[in-house]
Amino acid sequence: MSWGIIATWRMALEGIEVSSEKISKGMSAGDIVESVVKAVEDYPLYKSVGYGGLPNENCEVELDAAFMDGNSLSIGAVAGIKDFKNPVSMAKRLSEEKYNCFLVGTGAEEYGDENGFERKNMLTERAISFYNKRKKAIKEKGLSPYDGHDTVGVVALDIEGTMAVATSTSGLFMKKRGRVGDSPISGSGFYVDSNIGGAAATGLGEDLMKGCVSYEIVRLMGEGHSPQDAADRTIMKLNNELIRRRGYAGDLSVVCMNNKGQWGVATNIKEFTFSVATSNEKPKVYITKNLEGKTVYEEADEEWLKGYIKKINKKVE
Ligand code: SD4
Repeated sequence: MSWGIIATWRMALEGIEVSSEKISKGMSAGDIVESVVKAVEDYPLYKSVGYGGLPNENCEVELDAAFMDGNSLSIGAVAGIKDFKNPVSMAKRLSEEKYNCFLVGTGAEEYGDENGFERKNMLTERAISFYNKRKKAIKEKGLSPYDGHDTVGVVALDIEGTMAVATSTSGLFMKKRGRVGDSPISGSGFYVDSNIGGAAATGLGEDLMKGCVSYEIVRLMGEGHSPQDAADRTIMKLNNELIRRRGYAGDLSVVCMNNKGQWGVATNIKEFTFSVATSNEKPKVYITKNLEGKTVYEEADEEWLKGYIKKINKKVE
């Protein structure tokens, strides 16, 4: 039976490498998406997810995460939570609840405590250095506090034909306290239906939510569009509408996969990366380019991969 895992950004690669072996031996899509996301949440050098995630304007790390099961359509999500090690695991557990499956702030934290989820101070020294540096730059040069985005979103198809999706993010750097983006919002940051396929998004939540992009991609795949075509159509349409109506479109990037393990990606930014593995292809990182409404991509070469490791390890000056 075929299987597949696709995730936003290079940062999911290690998780996908470990999980490919497990999914090929029968691990469920739900457990796979959780474990890929956890690997990113636990890694201190990824600046926009979990431990080491960049803080809000009050220098607090507030995290959003979600999980969806493509068989039952069950959804679980948390938003604006502080000091929990793996928000994605809380989201997955919440998806088993009939009511109260999306919790925010103190309510989500109480649920975490009551259900034995591990607490952890998620603000690292490195994240504080980025915060201080950005604060200074904003004061001196009036920069936008919000540029840069790197939410992890993972879609998986297991050998039983079940699909699942999960997301996790610290949201926008320097966001307002209490701000929630697309990542924990069903249909925007994620959506999956095992009868069709799944999608996950990264970028400017405020704009991704205007197009309910993940649901729209799954809907188009359900109408017979290939994953690549569904992704391109959704992103280009939203990008063009936002520019026409508002004069500007924020960053919009998506990954998707159908229930045959075929995948697609789309972006309106210069360079979006994603990680993928299927029963036919080893874990790989690709780099996209958007060429006049069509997303094209190529495999990241050794030089790019080495440069990436250097970049994430760079000292914050
Ligand atoms: C959000 N989509 O909260 C997320 C941002 C993102 O790294 O991709 N962040 O709007």
